Amino acid sequence: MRLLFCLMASWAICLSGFAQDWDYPKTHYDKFEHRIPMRDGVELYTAVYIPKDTTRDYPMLMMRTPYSCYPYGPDKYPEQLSYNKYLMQDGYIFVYQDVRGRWMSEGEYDNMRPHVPNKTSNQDIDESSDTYDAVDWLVKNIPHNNGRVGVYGISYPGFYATTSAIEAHPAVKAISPQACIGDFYFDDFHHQGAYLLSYWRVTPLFGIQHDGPTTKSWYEFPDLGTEDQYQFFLDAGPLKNLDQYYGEDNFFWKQLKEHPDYDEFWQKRGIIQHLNDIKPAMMIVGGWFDAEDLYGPLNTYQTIERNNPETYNTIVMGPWSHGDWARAKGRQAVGNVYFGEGISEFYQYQIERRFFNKFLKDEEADLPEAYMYNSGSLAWSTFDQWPPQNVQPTTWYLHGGQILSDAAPTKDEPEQTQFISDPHKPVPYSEDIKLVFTPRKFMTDDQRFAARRPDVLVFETEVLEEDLTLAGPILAQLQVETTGTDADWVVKVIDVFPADAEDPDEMQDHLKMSNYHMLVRSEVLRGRYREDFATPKAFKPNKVTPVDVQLQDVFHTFKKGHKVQIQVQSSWFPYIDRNPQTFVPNIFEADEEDFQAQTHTIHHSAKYPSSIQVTILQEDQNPR
Ligand code: PG9
Repeated sequence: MRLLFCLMASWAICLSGFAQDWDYPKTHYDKFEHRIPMRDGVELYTAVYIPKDTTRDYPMLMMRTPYSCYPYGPDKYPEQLSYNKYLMQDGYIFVYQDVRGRWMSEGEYDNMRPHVPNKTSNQDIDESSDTYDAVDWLVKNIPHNNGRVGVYGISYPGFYATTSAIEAHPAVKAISPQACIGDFYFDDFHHQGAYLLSYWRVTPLFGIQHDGPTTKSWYEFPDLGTEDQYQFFLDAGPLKNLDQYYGEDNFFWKQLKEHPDYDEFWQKRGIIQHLNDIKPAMMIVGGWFDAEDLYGPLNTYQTIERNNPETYNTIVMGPWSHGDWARAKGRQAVGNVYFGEGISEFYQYQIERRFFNKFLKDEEADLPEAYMYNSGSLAWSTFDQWPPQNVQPTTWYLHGGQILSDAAPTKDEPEQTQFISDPHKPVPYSEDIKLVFTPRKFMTDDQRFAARRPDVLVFETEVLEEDLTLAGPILAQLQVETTGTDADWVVKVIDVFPADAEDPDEMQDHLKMSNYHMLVRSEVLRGRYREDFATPKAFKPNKVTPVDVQLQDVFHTFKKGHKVQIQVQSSWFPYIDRNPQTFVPNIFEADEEDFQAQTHTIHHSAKYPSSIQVTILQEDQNPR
């Protein structure tokens, strides 16, 4: 493996002229370990790496993490001080901190610790106050710091980076929340009311309190006894049968089960609501094919933009899965789909390095408001706002005969399409039979396996006669009906490739790019929450009911010769848990007999049209 890394690193040299020397941290930095006291007295473990060249002062780059500051010990160094090796080359003081309640830090852990907006005592603590206290100590105690601090992080560390922007310490000048969790009801563990069963196995990672500072992991993952997660979870039956794997000490599993609705427990943990009075410069980063945290970066950026018009706030979205931009692997692909060469290296060197150097070292950098990679034309574009203004809002209608078109349904065509949704034979979310830590690859997977199932409805355009670029959010407005009293609605946007499309190196053996049905965007809405995520409501059987499914932004050119396809289905297993399709107070407590096959209907008539609202880019601003 090391040889492979060295080969890739040597490839990166041509990009950056910087040899990857695995001993670079130890030969160029001194390490110091501190226990920084917070305002309530809790001490947080903090590792500090200072350049040996002390002829100048340096900004500090800080990452706060629940995943450990490994390796611990004054003479133990990681192979890289940042995934962005160019930052090491430029010279920074790197700071890593175990957040409260994790690893070598004291205190009690709380997932997405609620922000305390009006603090009145030193006991009113949150991640913003912990960051403030840590920064205040660092700027006063770390030698050769230039008084400026950057904060960044990917995923959960991205959430902690976002919290550092709220009530920020004045020394914090630049923050980059990346794949940042915005809200656990729309990122990671839930999507719009549906529980992500595919996350069940990692619950212990965040569900067990440690007994005190430790360098050893204190949680264990359940052994499912199989790699076939579809079969495992189907055989397990109702969610409550999974209780046997977790003890009473797994507080997070208990919280997940007790709070199926978007109640105060989840609402107060969402950080998006607190994004006001932001002073540091912000650069939000995300991946168009990030299965874990896509809601977070897009909504963090757009909320800061809306609430803080004077703040320097920018966004970068690339053809990446979760955190891909941290892996300078040369060839960028997600699953079977190839996106281009050196995209992560370009981001690290030309975008991230220049962002931090601009605000922490006063280096000139003219970075755009939005640096967006088109996942269809395989090229970067820049925009002066996101979503872009130069778009044409367009309605595509679902029609009988598997047709998708911009013509509204007329009275003399089929008015509805029905399918039987059986929770005992749910639609797989992926063809792959493998146990995953968290879902990742499926975001660009071929959807032909689903298109050929009777319980997946397909609607597609004619072959496109010219390129068509979607830029911005997508909204599915369905008119549905069910014989049951609850249902999930999954909508998928798919790029259908032509028959002569060529296979990339990454193509799985059993697939071909010819007629590949590339998943571009997908989302679920748990129907009980169609009116209010906090208040579940049963469907009236056999009553036409409007259901809106919001899908996250895309920037994708459907090329001439391709087709746009929409798929609609009512299970997505085991990415999400099964809906019993019988309305029960809490699906985590549903019984086997609640799980009933039901007949669902999608209406596409003149009276009850179902449609997809998109925004078509009129011309591409500043292709790079
Ligand atoms: N947001 C990612 C995650 C959170 C919780 C469980 C599993 C994954 C992450 O921090 O990587």
